Amino acid sequence: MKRVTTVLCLLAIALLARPMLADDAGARPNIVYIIADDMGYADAGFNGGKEIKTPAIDSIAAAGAILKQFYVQPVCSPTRASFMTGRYPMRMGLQVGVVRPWAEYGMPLEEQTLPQGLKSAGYETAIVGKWHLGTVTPAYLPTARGFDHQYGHYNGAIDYNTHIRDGGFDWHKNDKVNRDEGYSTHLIGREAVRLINERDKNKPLFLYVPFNAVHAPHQVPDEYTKPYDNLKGTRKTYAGMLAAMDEAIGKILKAIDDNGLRKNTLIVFHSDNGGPSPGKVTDNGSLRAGKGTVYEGGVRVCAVAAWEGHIKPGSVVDQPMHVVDMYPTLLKLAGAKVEQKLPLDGMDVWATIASGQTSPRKEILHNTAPGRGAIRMGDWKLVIGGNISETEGPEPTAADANPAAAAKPAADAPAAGGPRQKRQARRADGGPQIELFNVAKDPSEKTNVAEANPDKVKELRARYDVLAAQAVAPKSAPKAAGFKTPKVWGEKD
Ligand SMILES: [Ca+2]
Repeated sequence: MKRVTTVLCLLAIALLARPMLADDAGARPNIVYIIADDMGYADAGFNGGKEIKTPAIDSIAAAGAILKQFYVQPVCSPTRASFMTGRYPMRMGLQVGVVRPWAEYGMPLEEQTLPQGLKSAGYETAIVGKWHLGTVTPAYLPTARGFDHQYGHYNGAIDYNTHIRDGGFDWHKNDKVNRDEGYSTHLIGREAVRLINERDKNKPLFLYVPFNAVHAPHQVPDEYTKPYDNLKGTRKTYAGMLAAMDEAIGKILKAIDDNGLRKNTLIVFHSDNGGPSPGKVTDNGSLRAGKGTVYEGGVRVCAVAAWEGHIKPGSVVDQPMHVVDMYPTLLKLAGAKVEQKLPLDGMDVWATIASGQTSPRKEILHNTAPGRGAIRMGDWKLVIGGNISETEGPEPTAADANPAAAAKPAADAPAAGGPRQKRQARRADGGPQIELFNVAKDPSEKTNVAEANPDKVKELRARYDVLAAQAVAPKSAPKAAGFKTPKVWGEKD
């Protein structure tokens, strides 16, 4: 009798202790989170783009929701820091520019990260693509920030083929140098597919896929530009790069389907900032300006989310949300702890994404940096010193990434990809220009209504000043004198 009881007890314990399979998870989805780099708002077919074919990302839109008012930061690193932490970059000193290869800082180590939170809730976590949040010591690298797996590069603007940035080699697996050869978009797609196929089936998967595409330098195998002979120069190359990224995303979606994971996988796709050189290289539609600015063309990006049975197919969510919101939203979906020591800026926007409910987000701090920034409250947006680009200096070109390759004659010489907004907004007295827009009535920000609405300006300015006072000093700094590029980024020579 005693033995039978023991066996029954052991059986009961075994059943209770059985690992929670992803299929059982129900409300604990796999999360496949794809970010494009520097893609134009209207270059997505689902946002009305006609010139470039994006069937894979359009299929995510068809299977889920187009997020019409999805906001990010004006450049790469701040958006990624917001996503990783649920906190505005001004709280981390990351509000100016990007984390440069030589930077002696990164995303501060006291920050709690999304993959750490998901991992503690039982997720397998992976990053495949661009990190861009610092390499100054190994403690800043992805596997030290909550990722079980890492594959890809640390810096922005790597050469797609040689994987070199500024003379240093920048391709890694699990934060060790990796010599896989090939076009980076292909490698990123291939590794993402492998991780889906070979995932730990006892755990839900968080797969973060930040492509370096379609950022400069503009490089793509010729086969991808062939359908775009009607386009000229860098625009044509960009079209091919986008087509290659869309193809890789198609392979990731196929892997999700092949593994029967559609019903328990949330898929998100968006750009990390607006398109640079809008009207020349990228297309931000009717939105004003582009990358590096706090105008809509810089911070409002193409975005979609799909999860079978949870997000209505073919829906359009025209409600404001910010990438900072994805941190608590995803942690809650994963059943992870959201409470933490450092205060969150993000809000749970799941009900808005899933069923179009009114967004809980009533204000967005687009940015605050010395002398410039922007805030949206309701339909109103205040821009301070807006025409000054947040990028420091020109965007890197192929020559920066790999001088030898750039010296070869190219059929399509890459132009500087950066927006380099004209620095024309200074008032005669040197103070920053103040602009007020009603972005509901005037999403193209054509008419500055600041003078006609002094009370609105005062109201938004007061709130902006409260938030700006919470900022820590920007960490951005010029390259240190005597800095020597390591052979491999993230390693000491
Ligand atoms: Ca970017």
